[in-house]
Amino acid sequence: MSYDKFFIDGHWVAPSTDACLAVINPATEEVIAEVAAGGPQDVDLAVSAARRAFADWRRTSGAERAGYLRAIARAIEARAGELAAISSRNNGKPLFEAEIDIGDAIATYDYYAGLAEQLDERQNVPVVLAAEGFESRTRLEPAGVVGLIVPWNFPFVTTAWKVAPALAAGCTIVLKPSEVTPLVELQMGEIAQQVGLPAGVLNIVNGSGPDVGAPLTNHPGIDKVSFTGSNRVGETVMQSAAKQIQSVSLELGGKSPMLVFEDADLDGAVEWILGGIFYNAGQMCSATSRLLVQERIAPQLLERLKSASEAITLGDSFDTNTQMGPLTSAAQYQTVQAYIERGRAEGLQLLTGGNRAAGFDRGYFIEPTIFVDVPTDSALWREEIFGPVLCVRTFTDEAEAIRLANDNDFGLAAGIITADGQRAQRVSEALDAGHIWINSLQVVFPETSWGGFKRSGIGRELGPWGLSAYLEVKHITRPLD
Ligand code: TXE
Repeated sequence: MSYDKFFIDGHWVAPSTDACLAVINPATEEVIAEVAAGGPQDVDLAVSAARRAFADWRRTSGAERAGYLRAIARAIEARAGELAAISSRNNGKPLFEAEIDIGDAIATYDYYAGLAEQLDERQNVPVVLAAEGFESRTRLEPAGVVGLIVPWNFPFVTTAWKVAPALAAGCTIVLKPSEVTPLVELQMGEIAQQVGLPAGVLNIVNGSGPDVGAPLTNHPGIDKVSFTGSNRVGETVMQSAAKQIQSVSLELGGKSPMLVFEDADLDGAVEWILGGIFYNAGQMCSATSRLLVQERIAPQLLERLKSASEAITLGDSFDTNTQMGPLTSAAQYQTVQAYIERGRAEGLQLLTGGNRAAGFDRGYFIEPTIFVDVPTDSALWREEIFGPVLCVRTFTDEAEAIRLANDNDFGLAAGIITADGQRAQRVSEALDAGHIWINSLQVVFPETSWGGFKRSGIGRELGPWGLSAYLEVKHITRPLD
């Protein structure tokens, strides 16, 4: 495996230019690797390889593709410790979080192996239109050559959520990792070689959004784009897809609410609230960054949240005491700092945090931060911050809680904490969100969907929906004999 090459057509290939990307450890700000940065020519090469490979790969059976997917899962499993370490060092997340990511990726490849096998049984299923005298057979065919663009917060997981269903469907792939965290995805090239994945089925080109991402989404040889990242870039991805009437899946931002009712188990509430905003240093599209607390319990809950947040140990990923790492990049650190400054300038009340974490000379560390009584027109209440910053408001009754929760442009996720099962069901049906957790941390399973309402994106990843995103439906209709 080579950081100065791209994985194209089954080989490690020298890039078209000698441009490089410095990859940083966000806990130390040290350069940990130099990675080749590509351009449109590299994208061309990768798309051509994927197009050639598609001719045979599309004709493989689901069972054959399942064999490769399971082999990928086993190869990741065999290197799980090493992959988690690479991911932690590059992303800054504590090692235990990176281990969860690797486990999630393994489960995803295994799950889509099962769905690939089922695809064989789902082919050519007849729909008999007896009254009309016709029979129509349904075929599910791969969407073609797909461009997959992933961000830096959960790089190996997001890659698995796209690569696994795309391979299961019979698509061939050009993957663009984030320029911030390319190291762990590059390992997928080595894994592809190791499991004997046919040349050109998976291609990986590193580089910036403008130099590699944009040429990929604009490439006429790409049939579908799946993108996870910011709304700003999501819009441009959709614009280029519009020009070519190309299928596009978008997993974008969020500003998800957590609703805590007065009958809540407060110990559980503290754990689930903190998990929803400080896991991965808050760099989660699904972060429950707007906390809505029923008035009567607000004083006790806030007191507990303050002391629990102040007890969170920040540190290097490899320190076993570390509960929260740094922000992943200097740019994200600055973005989060700017939001905190804006909160101060708006006169918002800080319950805790709001500063660079003490005791760190280097690294992008920010204290777990909580603002209370945040007005609904504040930028901090409305916009995605993507960092360890929680905004709190109170509500009086269920109707107000639902109204406040839904009063946002995004609709990715939500959390509900209550001892009343009927209320939990009622409220979850009323919320505009793609995934809702009741009295729980944000557990994610390959079987359940991922994606959002409103501006959180288009389409769903995971589950059978994740596979459908890479399939075209064809009907073959003829008169009954
Ligand atoms: O994302 P970008 P950034 C949100 C979060 C964060 C903000 C900015 O709010 O603060 O986005 O993060 C590629 N054509 N999310 O700037 O730029 C880029 O190279 C094609 C939420 O890092 O969207 C990278 O691979 N691709 C999100 C990917 O897009 C382009 C996760 C994401 O980068 C491109 C990350 C272009 N013109 C950030 N420009 C989530 N939904 O989880 C960039 N890219």
